[in-house]
Formats: sequence, structure tokens, C-alpha cells
Amino acid sequence: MSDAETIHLTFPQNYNGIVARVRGPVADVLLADGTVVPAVPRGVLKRERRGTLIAVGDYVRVQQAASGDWRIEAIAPRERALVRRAPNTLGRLDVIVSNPDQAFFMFAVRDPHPRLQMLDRLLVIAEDNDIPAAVIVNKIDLADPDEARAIFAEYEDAGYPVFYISVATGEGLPALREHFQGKITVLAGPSGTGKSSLINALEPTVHLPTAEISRKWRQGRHTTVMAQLIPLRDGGYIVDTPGLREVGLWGVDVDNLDYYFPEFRPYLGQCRFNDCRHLDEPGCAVVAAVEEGAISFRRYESYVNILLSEGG
Ligand SMILES: Nc1nc2c(ncn2[C@@H]2O[C@H](COP(=O)(O)OP(=O)(O)OP(=O)(O)O)[C@@H](O)[C@H]2O)c(=O)[nH]1
Ligand SMILES: [Mg+2]
Ligand SMILES: [Zn+2]
Repeated sequence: MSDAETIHLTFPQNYNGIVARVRGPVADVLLADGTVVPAVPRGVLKRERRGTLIAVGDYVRVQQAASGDWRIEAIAPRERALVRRAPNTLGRLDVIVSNPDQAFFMFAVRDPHPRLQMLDRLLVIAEDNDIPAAVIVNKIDLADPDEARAIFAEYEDAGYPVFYISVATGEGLPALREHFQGKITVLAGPSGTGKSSLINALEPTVHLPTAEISRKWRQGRHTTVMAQLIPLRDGGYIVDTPGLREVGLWGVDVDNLDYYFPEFRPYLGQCRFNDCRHLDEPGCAVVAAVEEGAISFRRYESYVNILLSEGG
């Protein structure tokens, strides 16, 4: 945070910091003057809050004790959060980031090959949590210009903003920067798509570790190991997150799943049956739209996969 003077930080009333990182029981809290202090929550907070006690993006009130140690006295209620089912568990909530204004899901046109089913799930989670979402397609320097658009056009058709960029050549970065101004943006996606590289390119004072994909595979782990909130010079914050291996849905209302595929919306209410799940019911307007090619078959398949796996 060497550039603290040029960064403008504001917090809700009664709170004086925002959680920038969580390391076990300790939260690194960013204060209004740009400094970061390690703070531990008061015991009573642990009993009051269920699920993830503290997540990156939580607004907190911290105070320094006579001993010099910082304590978290209060945590602001979460307006919203990007959440998933914690990996390798049957049922536990993992809060990736608290209070994001928007989510940008970052994939690469290749290296690694885009896992579109993961993107579909991330978009459903964003819809369910009222987080406006956009897609970043990075590494367009590695492919034909048309190749990237052919793969991701279905997201444009669904109504999502899609940004085609190359961190390597700088293409598309100025347009992206504007969208990050004054907002809390979470950057999420699979490992190796260039999330940390993008932040380094946007904020020259930041030096997040990045690594070649082949090296990541040899190491068998991801480069970014914890979510981290980074203040932007133009105002706002961006949250770098560790690459996602799997995205399980948490608490998603499957009754609304069709609504969470925005390209289905024009057809909802036009099926023969009111409670149509758009599987094999006769007179289904969504299936008809898929057959006509108005809805992407691949996106429809993702809908069916999620519906069946979530017990809809
Ligand atoms: N060719 C090309 N390579 C890129 C581009 N952007 C990033 N890379 C490379 O992709 C690799 C992975 O980048 P990272 O920034 O570490 O990826 P990440 O998404 O942060 O990965 P995790 O932290 O593991 O989630 C690095 O070798 C980058 O140099 C790009 O636009 N084009
Ligand atoms: Mg990273
Ligand atoms: Zn239907």
C-alpha cells in the first residue's frame, strides 16, 4: 500500500476498516489511512455469527488495545456475498468475498482450456446472490480473434458483458479499468487464467505472484493461495482470488434456476404448464427455443445438469 495517499477509502458509518485478507484467526484490516493492521475478532463475535465469521470484503470496526494489539469489535452485516459450497464437504458455506458490487469471471481462450460449465455455475451463483456479473476472456493473443468470440458469444447472447482482453499485449485493458472504478469487484475463475497478472497490469505498485501454467501443474497447487483485496488508484477495490477447481452451489433456489439463465427469461410463463421444469414436459417454450436455436444448446444442457444435480 505504498501509494496510500492517492487512494480514497470510505467505509459505512460506525466501521473504520475493510478486511483485506484472512489468515486463519487473523484478519488483515485495511484502514482509511491506507495502512493494514492484523486484528483478531472478540470472542463474543464468534458466538454471534454463524458460517464464515470473517471474509475478505467485510467492513469491521477495529480498536487498538493498550498492549498494541488490534481487535475487531464489530463486523457489519453482509449486504451480499459470493458464496459456494466448500470443496470436499457435504455441506458447508464458503464465502469467497463479502459485499462485492460486481463479479468478473475470468477465463482464458486457451491455456487453460475454458471450462464453460464452471462459468455457467458461477453465473448462477451471481444471479442467486444479486451480484451483477461479467465475463473476461483473457489471452486472446493466443488464438484467432474469431475463435474467442465463437466460444463466448452465447454469454453475450444471454446479456452478459464479455470483455476480450490480453494482459500480455494490453489489448482491452483501458475499457476494463473504467468498469472497476469506485466499485468492489471480485475477480474469480480457474487457476492460470491471468487474474493476478491483470491486477498487476492495472496497478503498477502491486506485485502479486503469478506463475506459468506448466509450473503450477508441477507444483500441484495454485499460485494465489488466499483472497486479497487491493485498493485501486482510481477508487474502488479489486479482489484477487485463488483459482477455483470446483464450484458447488450453496443455497441456490432451484425453483428460480430457469430465471438465472437470463436468455430463458423471454420464454418463461409461455410453457403449457405453470410449473414446467423445461425438461420433457409437452408444450415447453424453453425447449422449443433451444430447438429453434434461439437458446444455446450447451447452456441449456448446463441448466439441466444443475437442475438434476441440485435435486430440482
Ligand atoms: N499468453 C498470455 N499469457 C498470459 C496472459 N495473461 C497472463 N498470462 C500468463 O498466464 C500465467 C498465469 O497467470 P496468473 O496471473 O498467475 O494466473 P491466475 O489466474 O492468477 O492463477 P491462480 O493464482 O493460480 O488462480 C502466467 O504465466 C501469465 O504470464 C495473456 O494475456 N496472454
Ligand atoms: Mg493468481
Ligand atoms: Zn418449459
